[in-house]
Amino acid sequence: VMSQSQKVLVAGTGLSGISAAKLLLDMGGEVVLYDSNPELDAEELKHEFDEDARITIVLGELKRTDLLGVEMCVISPGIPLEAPFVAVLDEAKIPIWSEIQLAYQCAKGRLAAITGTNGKTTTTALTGEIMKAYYESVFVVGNIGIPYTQVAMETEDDSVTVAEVSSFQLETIMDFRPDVSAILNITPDHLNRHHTMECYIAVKESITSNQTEEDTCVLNYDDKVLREFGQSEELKPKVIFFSSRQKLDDGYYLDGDMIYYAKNKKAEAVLDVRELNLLGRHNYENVMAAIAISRAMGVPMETIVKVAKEFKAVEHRIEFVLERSGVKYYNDSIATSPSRVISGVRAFNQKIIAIQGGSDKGNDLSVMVPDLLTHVKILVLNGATADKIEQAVLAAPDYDPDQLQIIK
Ligand code: UMA
Repeated sequence: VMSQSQKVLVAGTGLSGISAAKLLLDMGGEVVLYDSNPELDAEELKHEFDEDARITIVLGELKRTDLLGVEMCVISPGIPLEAPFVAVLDEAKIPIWSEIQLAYQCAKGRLAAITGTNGKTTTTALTGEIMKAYYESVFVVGNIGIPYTQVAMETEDDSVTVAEVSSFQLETIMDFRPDVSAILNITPDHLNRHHTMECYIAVKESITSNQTEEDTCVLNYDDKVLREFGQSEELKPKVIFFSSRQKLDDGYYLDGDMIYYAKNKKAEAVLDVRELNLLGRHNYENVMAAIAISRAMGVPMETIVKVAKEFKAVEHRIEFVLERSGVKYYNDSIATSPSRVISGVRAFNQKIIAIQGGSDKGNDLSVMVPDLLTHVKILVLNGATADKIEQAVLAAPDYDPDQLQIIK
């Protein structure tokens, strides 16, 4: 547990770092605010804080002397543990906490934390809306854009916090313990940071590492890794599965257009997905996860279903834009990885015109070609990856230019 007057190194001066530093200062601590980017303006950063704030700003290289009296470090999610200054901290035996860990130490009330490769933001936003319809004091934080440290001091014993948690934020948790956790799915992503799939899976699963029998963990039954994780003896919290592919004896599942909740093989209909504003199987999975989390947090099913039906897609996530001359336009610009593109094109029940391209994240784009061939009739390509996508499509043995037209 933190003491009030600790001297803390806060690494990173993005949203998380600034907000963590403010929280530490509010608690009576002293802060060394560090960013490895030497181009930043120290004076400008200082303006974020009170004039007499006990804060020193260090930019560029962190020297051992900057660490004099520093008892711990709070690290921003964007900083890999391979950053050179981390070795200096390790050598000095200075503990490293993630920004959400710091917030967790200061926050009150109950916490639902949602992680997974895809669907986190939609699930978090929907769960937040459901909580707001039932509880007085609700906070929606984390990777979704509002640092947890920004609201931690405002939380009360009866507050409910819904946090979108990334693998980066989980890397350096200590006793972070959500009342309800959820892991939506795990597909390859961020491997430049976590290196192997095993490491990435372990970090995601660590969201449950401090949970006990009193807590709950919501997991995707259709994801083999998560199904096995949920069935393992070592996992302490109560597990609730959801599935969009098979009927479950216990848990939430999609059968046709209907979401069911089953307990001891007895199923009851919960919600017809045709009444939702969200499209696509992946979104029905997000909805099932949000329902499971909200039920576990004590919200009545009636409230949950009402809010779910009213909920509109989060920006850039198969977001309906407008209809002109019978053509519906959707913005799915969050789809910057093949798995997201696949979920996106599968969401429509007719062939679509897709505009794709943009910068290159180094992904293998050929994995999405079968779905482009099945679900797209005209592919409009632009940006740095236009040629790469075109080549991937042309290389497919079953590519038929009459079925899929490419415009560059
Ligand atoms: N920096 C260093 N040393 C390094 C690397 C970075 O000092 O080796 C500095 C940079 O110079 C910069 C600062 O760290 O000044 C940036 O910190 P940050 O990248 O952690 O950015 P924040 O503004 O604090 O935003 C973070 C999350 N960013 C990342 O995880 C990369 C935001 O998620 C999140 O909304 C915010 O905290 C509030 O909780 C964004 C994101 O891209 C949306 N997330 C990834 C994703 O969704 O795929 C995980």
